[in-house]
Amino acid sequence: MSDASRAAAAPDGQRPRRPTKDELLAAAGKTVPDLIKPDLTVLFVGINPGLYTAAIGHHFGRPGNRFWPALFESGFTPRLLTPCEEAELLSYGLGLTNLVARATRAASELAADAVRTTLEDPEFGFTGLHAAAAVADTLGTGDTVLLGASNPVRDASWVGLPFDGVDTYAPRGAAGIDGSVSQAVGVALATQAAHPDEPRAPRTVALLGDVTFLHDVGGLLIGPNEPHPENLTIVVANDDGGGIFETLEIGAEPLRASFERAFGTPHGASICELCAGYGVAHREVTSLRELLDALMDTTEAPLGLSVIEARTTRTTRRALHRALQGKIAL
Ligand SMILES: Cc1ncc(C[n+]2csc(CCOP(=O)(O)OP(=O)(O)O)c2C)c(N)n1
Ligand SMILES: [Mg+2]
Repeated sequence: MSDASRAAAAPDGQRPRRPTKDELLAAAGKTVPDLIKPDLTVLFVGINPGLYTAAIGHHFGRPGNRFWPALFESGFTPRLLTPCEEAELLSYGLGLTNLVARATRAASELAADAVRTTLEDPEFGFTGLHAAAAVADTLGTGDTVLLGASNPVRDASWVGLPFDGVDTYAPRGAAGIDGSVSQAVGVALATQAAHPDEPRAPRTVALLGDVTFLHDVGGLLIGPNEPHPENLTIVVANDDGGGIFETLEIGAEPLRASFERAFGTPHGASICELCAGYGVAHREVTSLRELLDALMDTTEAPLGLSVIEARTTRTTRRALHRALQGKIAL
């Protein structure tokens, strides 16, 4: 569509006023009325209003939102409507609502809030999701994070990652668990090489499952004449096996008899001794509090390459996911 037709489609006076920063912040929790009537042809359902939308009180209000151009260019509306003209949709048999009515900064924050509340329930023990929350909560602007395949990358998105100011890497292309220790080392080396003038190397944190870590534990071996990561913390969420499979069909009660051997694959490996063998610092933690403390320590004094082994449980994973799904319809 040409600029001219865009301009014509949005007559002066029908553009929403740009809210101030204070108005944006005050919009959290506000709602935008549904645009709905009986016998609509199509009801469009958003996830939840963003702050800009809630501040101006019109659906899909942020400038640059693709909703209104998409409606026009796909023929739903005869011209490009501005958010202020949303009421006109009803005359075309179109309506608007949201899955969740209240506004938040990003859709992911809804999940992140619900997850934090659920994690406070002691019934679930200390899980990989707790570990992801601790990692997310101790990342600072300028840090880099690498998320292993399997639960870590999924857990990270439950707790609100990625977010601005933190470069986030995830080997999701092939969804493989292989090579992740080496990738973490590579990312940390590249990150420190990109900031040679900083008084200390930028912090990189990797969150990996235990099977993922063990699959590439040889990546800890770095020759004495090779560059070493100056500030890399690898958090291993050790639930002694493939926790992700607990949440799939195969983890259901009727199939438990063969589950552990075929899918759980517990190994009982000593990550502590493996680290010692490679000369890598290792610290074990058994609770969220301890993990937070250990992570905070790494923000104060980098230990080169170090491993924090979080002794997590996967036995509550299924129940945990059920509890979360009950709260988050995303
Ligand atoms: C190279 C490779 N081999 C096997 C798999 C299949 N696989 C997917 S997740 C997973 C288990 C991962 O376990 P862990 O790293 O402990 O993470 P958790 O599921 O416990 O969070 C396996 C074996 C894979 N994705 N890539
Ligand atoms: Mg595991």
